[in-house]
Amino acid sequence: MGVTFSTLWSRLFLRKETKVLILGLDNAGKSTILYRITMGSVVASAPTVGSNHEIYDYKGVRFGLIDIGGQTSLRSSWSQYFAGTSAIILVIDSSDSARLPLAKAELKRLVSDDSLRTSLLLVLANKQDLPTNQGRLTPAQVSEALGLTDLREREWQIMGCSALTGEGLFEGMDWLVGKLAR
Ligand SMILES: Nc1nc2c(ncn2[C@@H]2O[C@H](COP(=O)(O)OP(=O)(O)O)[C@@H](O)[C@H]2O)c(=O)[nH]1
Ligand SMILES: [Mg+2]
Repeated sequence: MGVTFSTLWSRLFLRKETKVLILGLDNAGKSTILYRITMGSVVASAPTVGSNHEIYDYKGVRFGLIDIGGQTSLRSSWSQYFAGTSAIILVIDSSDSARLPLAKAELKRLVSDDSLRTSLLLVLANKQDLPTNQGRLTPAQVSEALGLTDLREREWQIMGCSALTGEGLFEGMDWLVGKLAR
């Protein structure tokens, strides 16, 4: 048996890191999501000031997941990370409806940035484990508040998830893998 084309393809593909930025307001759950996804499968870790970088192999894709601090003082420096970004994971705290307009403004800034023009957008409506009677919004409500359906010429997806239970995270990763394979 020789090396099949798909094996060869995945070997070639694995060498290159697919850059994914994990963005969102502070307290959205970015770091919890990063470590929930990569825990037990971390190939390398390179913490740098203001961001966490993990390499994570998943379904034939070598993801370079970069979680950037979301505090106001750091958000202005996000753009230094933009070049070569294949996908953005925008993490939303679904229980923080008061700051959804701020998250929407940040999203607008991201999608209008020229260096992110071709980046996929995965919105994670996080903290779905919280009860709705504590003000937790559904993914559909988060989508509505962010105006996602108004996005033009952008491949996007929204997924409800919980970084605490892990629910929904790999469905999101699967969507990315499917889109990246095209
Ligand atoms: N209930 C709940 N809490 C979460 C979830 N994800 C993160 N948190 C909590 O939200 C807070 C902020 O999480 P963190 O990952 O530090 O947010 P970051 O600032 O975006 O990196 C922490 O107290 C987490 O335990 C979730 O899915 N459900
Ligand atoms: Mg963090």
